[in-house]
Amino acid sequence: MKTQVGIIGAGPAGLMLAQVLRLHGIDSVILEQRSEDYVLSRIRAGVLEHPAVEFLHAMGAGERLAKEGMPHEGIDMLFRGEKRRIDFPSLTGGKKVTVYGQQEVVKDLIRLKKDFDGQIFFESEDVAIHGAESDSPSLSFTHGGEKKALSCDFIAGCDGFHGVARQSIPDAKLKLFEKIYPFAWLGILADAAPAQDELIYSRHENGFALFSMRSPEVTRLYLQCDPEENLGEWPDSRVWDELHRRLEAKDGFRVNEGRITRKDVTPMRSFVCETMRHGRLFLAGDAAHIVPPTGAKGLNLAAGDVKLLSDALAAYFKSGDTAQLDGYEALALKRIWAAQRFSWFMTRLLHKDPGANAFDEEVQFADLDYFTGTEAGRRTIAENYVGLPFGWTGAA
Ligand code: FAS
Ligand code: PHB
Repeated sequence: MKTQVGIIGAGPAGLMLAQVLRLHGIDSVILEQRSEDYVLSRIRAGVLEHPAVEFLHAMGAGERLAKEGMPHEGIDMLFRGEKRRIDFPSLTGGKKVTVYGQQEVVKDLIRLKKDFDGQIFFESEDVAIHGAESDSPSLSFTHGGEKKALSCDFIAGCDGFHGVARQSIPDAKLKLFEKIYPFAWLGILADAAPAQDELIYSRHENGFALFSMRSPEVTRLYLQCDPEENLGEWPDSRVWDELHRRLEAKDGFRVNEGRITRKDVTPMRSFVCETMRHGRLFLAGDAAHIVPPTGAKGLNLAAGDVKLLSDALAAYFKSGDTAQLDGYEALALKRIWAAQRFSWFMTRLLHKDPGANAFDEEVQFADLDYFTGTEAGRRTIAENYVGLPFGWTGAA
């Protein structure tokens, strides 16, 4: 088999890249190790930044998003029983976010790829990269019990944190940064109508909680827990009790209970691989960076990478110009580190740190008071939450 861009991974990064390349008339083949059903069943992100929504519309993947996505013009920050609202449009020149489940984005993009050329191979096993540093890289894989080879001009490693792409880069070339947090999120999905129409980020004395949603019928909720938390010790009744406790507010807010359809624990880490290129192999999305979900940046960072990488590949295939490919890593890292900072900032602002003393805790609440109680503070949160522009080159 032969194509222009071999893409490893049918997550948001790989699927968005294939769709944008198609609009530039560039062929691509996606190799995904999991089944289509598995990929479609994965519950992950839920908040799309302003630039990501514009990007999905621009690539022709916005039809269902426009109908079913829920635009949100603000979030509530809750601490010591008091809610403080961050109004996005007034603080960002009219921008907002949209709540639309990652699996819906994935569903829309898989449909587009299958309808266009069907060049997406689920259950591709043993994907391996060959000749990334040569002018003719290739991918080998097993599909339907048959060994196959795909020669391509470029390889896009969109295979997430545990994928083969980053691992194929020699250790000596890898520049890695990591921070592991001493807490995790216990997340649930419940068949319950959201009790209000905007997200609530809560710092309760027992720890963090997040009220989010997926649709007018489905609520998504998270609780700070221990990374080693035993789900067996969290029967539904205990989950609801603790959510009511941590989301209790003086305005009488109370989450609606319903049948819990998902319950899982997500570890929290910050990770950056600054080596986003190895010859003709380019990394995008979680393959190169992981953020704690407190800033709702995971999926949106992948979109930012794909915008830059697709522009660079289009310039190359159009005129042979390699300038943008050569500049991809440095430019992508500008926005990645900005989102890393914001995700770390929101995580530090809203979680109970097991190592903190009484002084640290009071400073944290003073931080919460400043960043939600002053216009300067609210603007800082708003402009980062709605999303820094693609191609962000730094604050100065
Ligand atoms: P993905 O991990 O989504 O996709 C990579 C794909 O590559 C997968 O389909 C995988 O099966 C495939 N793959 C891996 N190895 C392969 C191989 N060897 N061969 C072929 N295919 C291979 N973000 C938020 O903002 N909010 C959240 O609540 C949130 N929750 C999350 C919960 C979890 C458990 C995780 C892991 C992430 C969460 N995120 C969240 C972040 C998430 O949204 C990611 O940022 C997003 O999925 C990144 O997309 P991709 O880079 O495409 O990687
Ligand atoms: C979600 O809806 O899953 C969600 C929303 C906001 C976050 C993280 C997760 O910060």
